[in-house]
Amino acid sequence: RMSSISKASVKGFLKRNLFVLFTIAAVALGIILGFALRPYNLSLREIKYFSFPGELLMRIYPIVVFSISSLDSKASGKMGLHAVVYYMVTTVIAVFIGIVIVVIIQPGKGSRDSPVANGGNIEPVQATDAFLDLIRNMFPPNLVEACFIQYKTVYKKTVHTRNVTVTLNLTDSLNVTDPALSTNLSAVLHTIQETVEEVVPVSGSSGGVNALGLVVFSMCFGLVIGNMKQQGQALREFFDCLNEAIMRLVAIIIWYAPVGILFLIAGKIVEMKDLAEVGGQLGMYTVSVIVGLLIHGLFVLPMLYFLVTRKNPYSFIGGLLQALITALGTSSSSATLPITFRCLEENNHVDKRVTRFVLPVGATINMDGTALYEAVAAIFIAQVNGMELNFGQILTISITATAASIGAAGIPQAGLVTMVIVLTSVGLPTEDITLIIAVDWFLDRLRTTTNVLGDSLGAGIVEHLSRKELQNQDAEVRNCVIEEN
Ligand code: DAS
Repeated sequence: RMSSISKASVKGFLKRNLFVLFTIAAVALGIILGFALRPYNLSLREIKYFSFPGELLMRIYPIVVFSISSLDSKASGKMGLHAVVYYMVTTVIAVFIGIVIVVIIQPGKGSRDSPVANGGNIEPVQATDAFLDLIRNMFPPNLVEACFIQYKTVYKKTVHTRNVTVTLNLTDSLNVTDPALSTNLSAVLHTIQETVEEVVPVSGSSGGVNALGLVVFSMCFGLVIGNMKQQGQALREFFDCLNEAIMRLVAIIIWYAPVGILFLIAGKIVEMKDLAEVGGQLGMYTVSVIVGLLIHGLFVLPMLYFLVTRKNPYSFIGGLLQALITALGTSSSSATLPITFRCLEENNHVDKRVTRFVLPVGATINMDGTALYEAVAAIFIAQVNGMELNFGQILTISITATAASIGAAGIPQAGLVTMVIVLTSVGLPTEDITLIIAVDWFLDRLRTTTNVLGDSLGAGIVEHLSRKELQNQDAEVRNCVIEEN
């Protein structure tokens, strides 16, 4: 019997470490392969074909989102409350750290390094409309829409010319970087000598999974069926079963992760511009974001974990290694989600009822790294423009950076898109996003890693705070079994 136990534990140990080892090997191989291919000057098309196995990895995440529909009524309320308080507190701390660092380092001081693309006549999305989109996305009219539709405001401009009225669709601010488009548009407007009547916000769909809507829907639905007592039994069992099936699927799929990571990293290395060229203000900006993320991820969050649970945060982080490397490789909290589940449940033994409840929500709304980055970036852009920010404006940046991090999807560079909310709220030019695009792919990886770390430590903290409810529930289940017998 002894030998069978030790055999099993050795096998388990090997399996766990083999997986981490695979992931580390994938990163190393990716880097080697990337640098080996760089001298060949591959075209963008060739690089895209080459990194296709990586692209596949990014496509497997949406299946996990549904797992939160199976909640247990009593524990879920408390757990939800703990999770939301944790999310808010840590995000606000992250923003605060970002602001302090960027104010101390002042990376944007001095005259501006690089010219900015001309924004032309294109209308950037206003903060109010971006906020409304955030709320719209939280409340999709139905589940099918949540799966496929994400709202995004564009503007329509009514223009009167001699005897015709033209309505133009104005694209959102990210297209501003396309100088050809903006020059053409202004040329057209100029020749027809327009009189602008009105600019109207129109909320349209931008396609893509609306993870925020799915999460809100699943939570509400889960809470309702959790409270339905006997009547809801069939539904609860159905979702538990579905959940289990999805998790089994995920357990198979994640073996593909190292392959995907290898190609994602190699592809990025082949594609990237010479990093040595990034100097001056942009270099200091990069340093500011990195310092902020390191302080938050390696000091503040672990401290918080220790204060609440009295357990060693760094051994907990050790168990997360594979998820953190995957976040670094994929730049996506959502694509990392299956691995985060595995690390927390198998390595750190966090209760499944907790992980399945808080992780999908966390990956969608809790993004400390993104919030920190948005605050640093906005203040950096203000510094570059020689704009002195007063206390009220800094407060506005903190609030909007928090909202922007909630609104950002867990996909690569989503934070760059929601930056618009932060910039417009204090009147900064949205075209200046082009200033930071060159280093964003790199910072995205680091902030995603911080996001995943925040979600995971949060699961540990929520489990600790909800232990009473979880124990009560276990006792209830035991009683039920006894009664049935
Ligand atoms: N890359 C994102 C994430 O998955 C968010 C961001 O772009 O900031 O966490």
